[in-house]
Amino acid sequence: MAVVRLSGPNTQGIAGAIAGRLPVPRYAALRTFRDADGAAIDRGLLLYFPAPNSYTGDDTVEFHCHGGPAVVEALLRHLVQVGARGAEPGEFTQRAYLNGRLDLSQAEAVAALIEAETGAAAAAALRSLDGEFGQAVDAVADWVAAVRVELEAGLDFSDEEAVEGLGGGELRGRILGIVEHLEEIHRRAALGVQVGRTGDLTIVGAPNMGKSSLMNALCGRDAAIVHAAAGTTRDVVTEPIRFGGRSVRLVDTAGLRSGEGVGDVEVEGVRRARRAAAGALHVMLAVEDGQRLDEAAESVIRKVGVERMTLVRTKTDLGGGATGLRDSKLVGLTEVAVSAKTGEGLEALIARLEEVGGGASGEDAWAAKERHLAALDRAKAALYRACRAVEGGEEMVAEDLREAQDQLGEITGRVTTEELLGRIFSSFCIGK
Ligand SMILES: Nc1nc2c(ncn2[C@@H]2O[C@H](COP(=O)(O)OP(=O)(O)O)[C@@H](O)[C@H]2O)c(=O)[nH]1
Ligand SMILES: [Mg+2]
Repeated sequence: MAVVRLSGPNTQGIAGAIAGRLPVPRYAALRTFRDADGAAIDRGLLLYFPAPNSYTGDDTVEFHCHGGPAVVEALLRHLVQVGARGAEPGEFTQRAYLNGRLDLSQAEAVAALIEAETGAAAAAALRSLDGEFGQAVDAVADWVAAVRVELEAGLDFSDEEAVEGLGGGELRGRILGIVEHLEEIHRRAALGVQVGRTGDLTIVGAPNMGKSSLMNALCGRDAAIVHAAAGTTRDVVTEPIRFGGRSVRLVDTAGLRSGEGVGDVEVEGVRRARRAAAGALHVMLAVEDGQRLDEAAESVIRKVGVERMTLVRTKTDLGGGATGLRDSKLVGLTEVAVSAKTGEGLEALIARLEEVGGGASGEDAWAAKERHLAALDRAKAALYRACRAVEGGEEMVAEDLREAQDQLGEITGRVTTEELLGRIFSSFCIGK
């Protein structure tokens, strides 16, 4: 079956033209859907959700029709003929937000729920969709506002003795109390960002280090060509796998090398390998056991950073013996030794990848985006500035508090710009 949803001020008229009389609100009725000539398009269920008790807050109708493309297209075409238009990505949810049905953090949780790959990510999205995240943020914003109001009242009436201003110590204490709440919100939102993350596990390294063999051992099939000749893998080879309960991609790349005898195609392959490493969720740097890291490997480590990387010592069955890390720049790089040939060490590598790529379990996480974390950070910074400004006078404190309040307002949509809304809703799928 397919569900075609129609929403907006003229929903009744348009739906009536196609399906006749509208059913009792929220009860399904069997109807024949007809085109302009009265010819039947399909027979299906019709549901009517009058404003304001619908997802968008406007009148909404659902046509439950047969799912074949010919039926759905005919229905859509006819809807447009009688006055509807195709929805923009995320437009239903955007309307819900504009009609006050959802705050902005809830609207974004809808997208997070659709994209959720794991149970933990879905649970975090549901908690945000229930409004927990937005309400916590709004509560903090309200406390900030309350302090501001008292301060400003103090400013306005400063000549009248009746109004007692807040003492400096008390004021600072209250602001720091608010910061504490913000930090807890930040912790749960950051966990949500982590839980929702998905991406590539990318293997890079010099030619002939056994990268493609490692890829095949990890995905359990001959996805990439393995050969003794250097430069065999030239393009990026990807293989979708389920990992730690989520969909990720294993990515094999061309060996990093340059100079004599390296043709244009291989140079392009190396460029793609570097790009794949830069965008990866986690990078495995393959180095044959017993060999030192070359300049190309070190430059990848510098670029990617040790937190996002595992050094994989390959071909341990050849008995090269690990040289260890002599380079002080590499402190903090996790190392795992494997043999794609014998399977030795693969389990340890998989455990490591689950740890870094499988995501946190996220017990009390709130689905959130990087933009939320950034706004929380800016709000916190403004509150600390306000604390420091207490000595300098109330006017400056009030200014910093206003800034904190605005930053929090951007999370739930109390403070928004057209540009921000456009950015958020354009990333939705069409029809949601
Ligand atoms: N003994 C042994 N040889 C390996 C192992 N992994 C790869 N090789 C060999 O090393 C050569 C290069 O392997 P390949 O996976 O194509 O390396 P890549 O160029 O880094 O992709 C091939 O001849 C492989 O058979 C391993 O774990 N043990
Ligand atoms: Mg290869």
